[in-house]
Amino acid sequence: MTVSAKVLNYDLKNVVTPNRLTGLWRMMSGFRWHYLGATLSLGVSATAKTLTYILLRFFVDNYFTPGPKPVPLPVVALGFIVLAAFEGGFSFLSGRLSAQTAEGITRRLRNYLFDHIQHLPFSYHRKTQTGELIQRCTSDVDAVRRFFADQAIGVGRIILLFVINFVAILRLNATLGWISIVVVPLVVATSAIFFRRVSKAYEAFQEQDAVLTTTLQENLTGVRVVKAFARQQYEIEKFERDNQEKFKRGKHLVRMHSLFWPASDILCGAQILVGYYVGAMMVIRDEITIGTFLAYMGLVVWIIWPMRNLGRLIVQTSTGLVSFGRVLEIIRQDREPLDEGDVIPDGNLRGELVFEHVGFQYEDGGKVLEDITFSCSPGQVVALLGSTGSGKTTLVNLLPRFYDCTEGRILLDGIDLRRYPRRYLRKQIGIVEQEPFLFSRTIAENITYGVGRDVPQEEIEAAAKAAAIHDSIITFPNGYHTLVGEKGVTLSGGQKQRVAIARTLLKNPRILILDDSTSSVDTETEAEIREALQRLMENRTTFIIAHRIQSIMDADLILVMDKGRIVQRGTHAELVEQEGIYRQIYEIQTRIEAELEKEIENAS
Ligand code: DUT
Ligand code: MG
Repeated sequence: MTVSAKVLNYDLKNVVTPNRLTGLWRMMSGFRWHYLGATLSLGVSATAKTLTYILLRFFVDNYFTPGPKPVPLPVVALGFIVLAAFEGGFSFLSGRLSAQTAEGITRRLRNYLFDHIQHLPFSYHRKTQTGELIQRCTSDVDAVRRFFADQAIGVGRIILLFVINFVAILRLNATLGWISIVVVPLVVATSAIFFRRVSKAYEAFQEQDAVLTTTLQENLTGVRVVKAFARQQYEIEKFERDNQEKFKRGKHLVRMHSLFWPASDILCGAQILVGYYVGAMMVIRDEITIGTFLAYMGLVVWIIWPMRNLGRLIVQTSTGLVSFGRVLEIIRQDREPLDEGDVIPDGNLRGELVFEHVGFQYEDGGKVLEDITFSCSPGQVVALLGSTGSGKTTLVNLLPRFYDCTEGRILLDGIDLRRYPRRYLRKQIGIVEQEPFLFSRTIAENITYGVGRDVPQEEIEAAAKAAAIHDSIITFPNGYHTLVGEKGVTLSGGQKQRVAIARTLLKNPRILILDDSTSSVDTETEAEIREALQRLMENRTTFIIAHRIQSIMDADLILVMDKGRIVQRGTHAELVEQEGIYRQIYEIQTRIEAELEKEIENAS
């Protein structure tokens, strides 16, 4: 089915309403005519079925006894055939329409969810488990699909069948008509009770299912940690425990279902029995014809069927609603506004940065940055040095506005950072992250990732050479077209870092952030990269985080951080003159290096 772009681009944010049924109704936007078509087809099909029984009555009452026939027998036979064709044909059409629209709605939902998740802020991803998200985007979305494929159209089917057949029986015989619906209130009441219980049981089941997905996903991602610590047994036992819990909850859910069906079967069975008994008595007393009785037997089944399925429908709808609610929890989250901001400079950024009493606090944590004040001119190199957890990564994450500072302000070229759209900033700023992530695509694709256009091979190679990774890449079997395994398993840590550096260099950003990006390369390679970077850092404001003093000695400004504050600042020459952390670190590192050199000398 082709769906128009307008329908596909419908903003699903609208489905977030206090009432989930309203939300589901909105979700059908653009597909409602299809559903009307499906329901009408159902109506035609149901009517044809009912007419078949009326024709049966006509046939039995007129052709089993001698006497004149109203129409020739072949006409009656043809009537049966036509009715059967209508019933089957329209039932097929209805199923097809509803399945197609359910797929259409789900496709739109999936696309929207992916798009939405991509736009959620860092703070959301930080506190949300990946497994939980996967669960909601797959299993829960599928439950929503089932709702639209079966339950949404099921309501129409049930109402139509019930009304059409009830009217038909009433017209055959009023007494039989009323008898055939006495248990309806009971069935509805039973369904309502089960509805609430099944909802709860299903929600618990889905939650546990998400726990299991998270465990599985974490173990696959962290497989190296598990193996390195030889914790397989522990993980297996943990998985088995979680799985056992899921089994328990699943069993509870099945028990709910298995209690419901016999209950409604008994009610419906009793109903049929009474109906047949009364009908048979009426035939004996000559109150109705045999044909009427036969028609009644057929029709009453199609009154009972909707009643039984009303229960099933209500119970299944409860699972659809629960899943829909879980999906809504994602949609409800506010996106990070990428284009909000009133300043977009025409020319290039100069790259002057001023931090004024900047403080920062994560939503749920204590203060991570406090009273950060410094400035740097365009093209300068600022180095951050400090113990682990002192807030270095947090500080540089403020620049592309992954987070906004909670106190003070940051000025970029004299303008408050919060006035620049995030999208603009992120185009201007290149980050080589502390733990770079590579996609399971080719190396070339990874290097060109930030550019978003076709890049000539020479440019890719130039970036790779600058990042000192070109020589390694050409030793791979497919060179630049070598696939990187999930998370770059086939590359070493240092190689990964260097591919990430190449990726950022190709982006050619005005502001460059290197977060510990030479931590997993040896001293020699580091010197190589540093040399290349030196050239690249020209004319760009650069933030460099490193643990080796060697890597930051040439910086224009070195900030020494401790517990979220700047405790020392200056150039290398100034800092070694002062008492303080910097000199201590410097002395330790030079001593270690000297010792190492001596050992190497002795060994050779
Ligand atoms: N922190 C949070 N939430 C986060 C990230 C960090 O609460 O999402 C805390 C942990 C730490 C502090 O903020 O206590 C500073 O973390 P950051 O990552 O900025 O430290 P770092 O200086 O980059 O440390 P490292 O040298 O280990 O990279
Ligand atoms: Mg860090």
